[in-house]
Amino acid sequence: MGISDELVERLRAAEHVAVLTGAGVSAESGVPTFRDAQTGLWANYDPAELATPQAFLRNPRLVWDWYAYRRQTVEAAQPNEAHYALVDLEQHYSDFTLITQNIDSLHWRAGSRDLLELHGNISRVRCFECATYAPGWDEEGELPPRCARCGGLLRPDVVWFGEGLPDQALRLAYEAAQRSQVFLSVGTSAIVQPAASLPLIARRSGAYLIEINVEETSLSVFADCWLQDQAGTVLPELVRRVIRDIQSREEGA
Ligand code: BV8
Ligand code: ZN
Repeated sequence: MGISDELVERLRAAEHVAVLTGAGVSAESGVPTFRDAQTGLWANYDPAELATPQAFLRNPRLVWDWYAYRRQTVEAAQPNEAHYALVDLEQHYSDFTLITQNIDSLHWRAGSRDLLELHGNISRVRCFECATYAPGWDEEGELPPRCARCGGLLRPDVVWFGEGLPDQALRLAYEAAQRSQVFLSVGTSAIVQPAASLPLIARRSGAYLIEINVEETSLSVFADCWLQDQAGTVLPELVRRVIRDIQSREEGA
């Protein structure tokens, strides 16, 4: 697995830690990653094509149905060991920021609270016209449902390609990356901007950069350490080495 003593020491000594997660963290919960081949009736669609305002305006029903299908998958999924290990890390550090590109609520359901959702959340729905949030909607009537306030079409509260990210979440993410002493990039192909710039900003600001991914990415060459294994395997081991070992030593002292 390649968790070096230096890596453990860096994490033990750190006070400011930030983590960026991508779809790879939810893969072990059975949620297909963005680059996994789409299956079933979605096999012929390219996610990057569907996740755009143009696609929604061109075919609102198709895009609405795609998110309804993904919402069902996400709601049926459970957080995995990677999500829970990140909760342990959050509770261990006084300054810990979890920045996620994922829209699936699994970090929140696992117990993460110092959480920044850069790309929104599939469980929330808002009006395409007036941006009013819809607390609920009728899946049996006209789809996409319409806004109670202005009659506009409702859409998932996610960031589509070509749309800006939520200002505050992005600002806080930049700040967390800049002050981090250790930055972990976990389960992301590090392609989508501006999220993919966060690990590099951290590195440039002096952070020790750890990448956890089953495959090499464009970030790997910049990482101080690339742990080529599943997030659900590596993160619990990191918690054991960084937190549990200290606790057992203190208890034994
Ligand atoms: C913006 C929500 C400007 C929706 C998402 C050229 C043309 C057009 C646009 C651009 C361009 N160049 C740059 C851009 C900008 C564009 C962009 O970055 N494009 C890319 C494709 C080059 N970015 C944008 O459009 C952003 N907005 O720039 O707006 C602007 C600014 C101000 C005002 C107005 C406008 C918006 C980007 C957000 C898009 N929305 N999601 C939805 O989900 O439906 S992004 C989407 O892709 C996903 O949410 C996810 O975040 C991302 C995919 O990334 P990953 O999470 O990394 O997932 P992926 O499948 O790629 O990789 C998974 C990784 O996990 C793999 O590496 C795999 O090996 C690994 N893995 C798998 N299993 C495991 C594992 N690792 C560990 N353990 C495992 N078990
Ligand atoms: Zn409206």
